[in-house]
Amino acid sequence: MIDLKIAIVSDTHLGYSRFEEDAFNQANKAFTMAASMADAILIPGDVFDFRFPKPEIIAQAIKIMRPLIEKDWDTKIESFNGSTPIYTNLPILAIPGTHERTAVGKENPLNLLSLAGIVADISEGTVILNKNGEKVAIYGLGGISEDRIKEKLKELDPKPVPDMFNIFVFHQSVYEFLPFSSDFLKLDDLPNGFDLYIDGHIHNRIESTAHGKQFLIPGSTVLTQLKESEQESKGFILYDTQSKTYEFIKIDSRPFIMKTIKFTEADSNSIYTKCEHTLVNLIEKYMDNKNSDSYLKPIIRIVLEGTIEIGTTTSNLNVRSLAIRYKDDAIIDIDSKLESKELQSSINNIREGKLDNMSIRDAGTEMLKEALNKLNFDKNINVNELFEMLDTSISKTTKKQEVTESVIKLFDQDETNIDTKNFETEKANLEVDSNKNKLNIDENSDIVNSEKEDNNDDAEEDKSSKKYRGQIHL
Ligand SMILES: [Mn+2]
Repeated sequence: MIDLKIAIVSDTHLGYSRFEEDAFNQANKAFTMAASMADAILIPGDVFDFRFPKPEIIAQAIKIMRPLIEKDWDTKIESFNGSTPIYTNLPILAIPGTHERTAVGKENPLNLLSLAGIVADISEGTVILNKNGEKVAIYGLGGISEDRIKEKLKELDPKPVPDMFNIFVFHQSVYEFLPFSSDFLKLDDLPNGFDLYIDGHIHNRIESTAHGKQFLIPGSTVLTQLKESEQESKGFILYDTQSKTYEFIKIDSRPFIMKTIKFTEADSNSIYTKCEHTLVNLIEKYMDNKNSDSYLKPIIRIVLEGTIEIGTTTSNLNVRSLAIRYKDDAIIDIDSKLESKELQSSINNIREGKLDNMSIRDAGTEMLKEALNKLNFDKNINVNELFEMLDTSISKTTKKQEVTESVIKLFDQDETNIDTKNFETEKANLEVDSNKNKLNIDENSDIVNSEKEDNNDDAEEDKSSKKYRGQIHL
């Protein structure tokens, strides 16, 4: 009988800096615990948050992983048949994720760890682990552009090894959990015949089945998206190949609480008061723990929904000052989705075609201009060009209503969300809206950063992966 326990630690996103040193600390906790409990460690992608991490971040990865290679592992890699060699026989296996992906022929940061013999990059091949004569086979496929994945699977045609426990590990969106593009793999598209399917990429924990076998996603070890589903504890999966069962091992991670408050024609005072009240209550819940060693200042996200009274504009709300006022007690993110009645009625006019003498385009441009003025937006911005840009991004599915809704979205942003460097993110927002997606957009999506970091000669496939990454920080 095979008795080999595998720890699956995914999406550590080293270098993701929004919440202090969480990415580093939580990855460190996960790997330390994993090494003490498992016979092998499997990393389904996104060790790093960037494809070109700074040396400091690469150093973080080495600091975390060096103790792993110093452990005396019973399990060894017996063979690997991928196209690139591996440089260790220790059972610390990884595939690159979408955040690490570079053009063909270029090194990615996971390659560096692999070249240094710290992990074995098991992309596009089968690795065989041997623990005292008992064997497990794992086929690895690193994250690639979503529009190429089905073709890639056809080309590689991964096959299980007879008479072994077989794992297929990959790093992609899966349509059943992210129903946003027909490019995404469906569970049925996965290669048949494996005993266990493991995916990275999606940051919350998922347990399902593919071809009647277990399909597991451990989720990330660090919070990156501030989505409702990320309120659960972070951690990793410890899988037992003998009993074919697993447990989720929690790590100490920063608490995240998300709360939605609904308003109807509210004034700015009552919005502020209600918001502060909610915030103080949530903070108090975490105060008891403040003197313990494991205390971590919580992340609190408050979403404001509904309408504000006539005469108040969304830019007049000062709720954001709360984030500064209570910064010692929590990391606060206030997301206002409040709409003004006035705006709604003008939108309704457009919807009902009441603006007879104006084209939708002109009306939209006018509204955009007005909104930007209110926000004291940089006067040098060419509003027509901006509108054009936003319009083009949804032109594939152009319908009057969608154009209108895009403008509402933009209107609805407050000054901290609209600035010149966020236009790319706005565009991504609109793309999602036009697809009628329900997913929240990560406002701190790395799309802007990665544009900056990109080399011009990056492969096309990188560009298309960004299309999806702009929607969600995976
Ligand atoms: Mn990820």
